[in-house]
Amino acid sequence: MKVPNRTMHLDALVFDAFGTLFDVRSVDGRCEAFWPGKGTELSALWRTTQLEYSWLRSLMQRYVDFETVTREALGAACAALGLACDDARVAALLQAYRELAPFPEVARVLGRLEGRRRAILSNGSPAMLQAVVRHAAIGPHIDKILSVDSVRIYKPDPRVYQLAVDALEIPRDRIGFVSSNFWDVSGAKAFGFRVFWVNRSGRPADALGVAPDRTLDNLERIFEHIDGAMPEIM
Ligand code: LAC
Repeated sequence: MKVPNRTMHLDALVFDAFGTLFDVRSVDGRCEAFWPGKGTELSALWRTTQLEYSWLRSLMQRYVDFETVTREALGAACAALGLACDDARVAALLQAYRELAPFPEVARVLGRLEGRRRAILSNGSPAMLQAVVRHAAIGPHIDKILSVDSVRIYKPDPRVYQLAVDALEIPRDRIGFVSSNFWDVSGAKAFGFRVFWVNRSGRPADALGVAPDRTLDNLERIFEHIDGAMPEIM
């Protein structure tokens, strides 16, 4: 027998940015144009290196902002693959990162969440986040853009998740946190948010001792799990 899902009462939805609202793999084409046959591999390694560097710098207590981490990770990923990378390519790819494509349903879902507080909580630097939100034209649907830059440590440090509680003045168990990154899901759940894991590609969960409240195959599915969802506007 199928047990009906209880919906959750949430006063705010807080979204991770890179990989959740914005498709980090939308730079693959630019990478492929620069390094034919190697672009996709480079793009994947760039992203994993970027995340590793954010965690390592947090552990080392050597914060630099995410734009710097992203640039340094690009250099390291090119070096690991033996690809030559000059300043012009680095600049072009960092600009492409500020123009990442949003996933197709993002604007529609954020629009339908009107009436609740909607925020972004991201590793991204304030300038990167402002740029990518502006480029995707979703600014009108976002009430607050929160960057780790104000606490100078990266996710999944609990001080980052606390930023959302403080900025929104909403208790953690009334905040729904939405991320595609399982390590971020784990950090948010350990902190005490209600957590939605957007698992677009059917990946297995990591074994980090916490589980999301709900798993969605795209952002649109969130309306099946929250109280008082606005009707879909066609
Ligand atoms: C972020 C990255 C980590 O937006 O996805 O926080």
